[in-house]
Amino acid sequence: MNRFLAAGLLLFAVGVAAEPVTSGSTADTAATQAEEKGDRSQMDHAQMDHAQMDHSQMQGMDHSQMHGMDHSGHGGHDMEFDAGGMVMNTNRDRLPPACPEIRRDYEFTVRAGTRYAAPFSGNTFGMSQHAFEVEPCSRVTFTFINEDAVRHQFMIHKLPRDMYPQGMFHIEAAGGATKVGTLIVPRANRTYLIHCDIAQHMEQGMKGQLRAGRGDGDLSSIPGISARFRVDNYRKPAQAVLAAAVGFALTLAGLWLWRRWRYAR
Ligand SMILES: [Cu+2]
Repeated sequence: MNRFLAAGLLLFAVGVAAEPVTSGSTADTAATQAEEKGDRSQMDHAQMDHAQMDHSQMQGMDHSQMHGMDHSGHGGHDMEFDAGGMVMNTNRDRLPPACPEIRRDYEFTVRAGTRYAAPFSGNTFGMSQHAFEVEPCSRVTFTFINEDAVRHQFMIHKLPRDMYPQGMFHIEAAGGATKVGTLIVPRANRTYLIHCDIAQHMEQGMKGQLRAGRGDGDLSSIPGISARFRVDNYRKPAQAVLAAAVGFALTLAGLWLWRRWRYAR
């Protein structure tokens, strides 16, 4: 009887071990979820200081071709700011404290739209490039082209707060619009989150990363770079326990029948 039980337990253990999809990814998902929550809680969009946005450095607007707009009433730029999008906390010349000089200049053209989600199963939105690598202390200019009809954002988070209010650099482009913004990355080896903060756009694929130097690890769920943040898993933990219990019972029953059959001969 002892051998019988031992065999049953062994088979049960093998069955549980063969079930890594549920147990393994749950822990992983919980960890990354906590990390993501941390990211989100640090964003305080309500406290964005609009006074610190430098409208004078907005590029890519050709005012000469605008007709029929009366700019006299509202100081010029506010109207375009609202209509085509915005660039917030752009920085072309203020050096981060630990940077003796601007080490390099980079220019990236990023196209946003549903067509860039096509290679990534399950995604709805995407960007022509999701991962960017630059040297620390370099100046990075992003030209953000929104090819969709809906508004998209290109936000970089957790930058030094003394240089970038809320630790944030933010480009926002209305449907069909193009916006250009520049920032200077600090000296640290870090990987910065890039995302669109419009509801569900990041979850649907508008997520990227900006790696300065060696970075400090890939972020989760970057299309083409890292595994999806949420693994589709429709099984509830109770179902897994039930399946294991049923498997155990069937194993015992099988062993019991086999034993009866063997001793009956
Ligand atoms: Cu978006």
